[in-house]
Amino acid sequence: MGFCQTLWPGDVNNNGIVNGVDILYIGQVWHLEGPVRANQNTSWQGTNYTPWEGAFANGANHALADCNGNGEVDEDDIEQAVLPNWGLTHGDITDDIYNNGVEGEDIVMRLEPVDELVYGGDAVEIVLELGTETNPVSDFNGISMKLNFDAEFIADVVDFDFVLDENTWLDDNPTDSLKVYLEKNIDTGEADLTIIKRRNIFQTSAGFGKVGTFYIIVEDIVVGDALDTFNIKVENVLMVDDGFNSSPVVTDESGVAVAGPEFLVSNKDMTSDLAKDIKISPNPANDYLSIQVPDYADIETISLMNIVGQEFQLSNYKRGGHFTINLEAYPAGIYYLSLKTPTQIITRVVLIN
Ligand SMILES: [Ca+2]
Ligand SMILES: [Ca+2]
Repeated sequence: MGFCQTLWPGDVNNNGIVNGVDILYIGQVWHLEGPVRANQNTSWQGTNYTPWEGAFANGANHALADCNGNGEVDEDDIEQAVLPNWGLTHGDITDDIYNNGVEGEDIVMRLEPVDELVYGGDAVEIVLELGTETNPVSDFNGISMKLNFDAEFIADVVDFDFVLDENTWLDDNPTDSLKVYLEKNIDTGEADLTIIKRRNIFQTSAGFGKVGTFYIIVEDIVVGDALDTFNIKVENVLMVDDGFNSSPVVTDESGVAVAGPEFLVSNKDMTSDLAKDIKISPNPANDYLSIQVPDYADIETISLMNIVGQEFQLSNYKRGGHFTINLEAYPAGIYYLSLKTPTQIITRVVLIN
């Protein structure tokens, strides 16, 4: 046997391209030590190396995880080689193997917007969830996903971030035990989110629910009462345990309505107590919409408006309490449900399928 591999700093799995999957590989051998490399240059060129004892399942030597060649695998290898060489290629690329699941069978991922309507200049907040109570994640060591988003809404890379939930089930002390990397291309609307555990300190984790939140500041690009939708979608996902065995995960996508500065300007207060106490479900809705209004509310009218401004007055509501709107007569689309009180108009975005 002979070692014919050349090390390209950052391409840990040696498939010809540097991306989030290489970070997942580094997570597998976190704090592993081996021979120091003679050439510790991390610039993008092939270099010889002294092989380490072990190898990844795909045959790539563990030495490739020591991207900076100092004899230990840690975050410096990511920061000094993977991130600077991100997206660079050598030779023929072997596509990374992701493992997208099938709805109804596999572990689900959810992108849940906190608000369905934001104004230009505000932050879109989208919560990332993994697994459910009935189908939880059993042994998490790392995840990498490729996202697509509407790039024209975003002015700068700093306007797109991901923050781990302080109480995420991924670990009870996430800031110590987890590393998050979000690489974004604001020109092409692509991003890679990778989360790894530091394996030598913490073992795999199991659970379900909230992982963290995407914060995306959308530009004030629209004028007047214009309205648009910011879309974000997970294209590919790879979730692995500490043996790099992957579990299929059902991907998800999400959309948030973005309104211009004069759009429903009187309703900008969507955070009042009353706005929070009004419950609308299901959303998206199919045949009916259920509205729960608190008893203290003094609602004068309720109306549905579509995005071209056509208004439908609803007369069958009661003051306070619960009532149901039959939606069969409404074409599919985005609607604004407005509840008018003597002092405010509360508007909620409703999607009718
Ligand atoms: Ca690679
Ligand atoms: Ca190193």
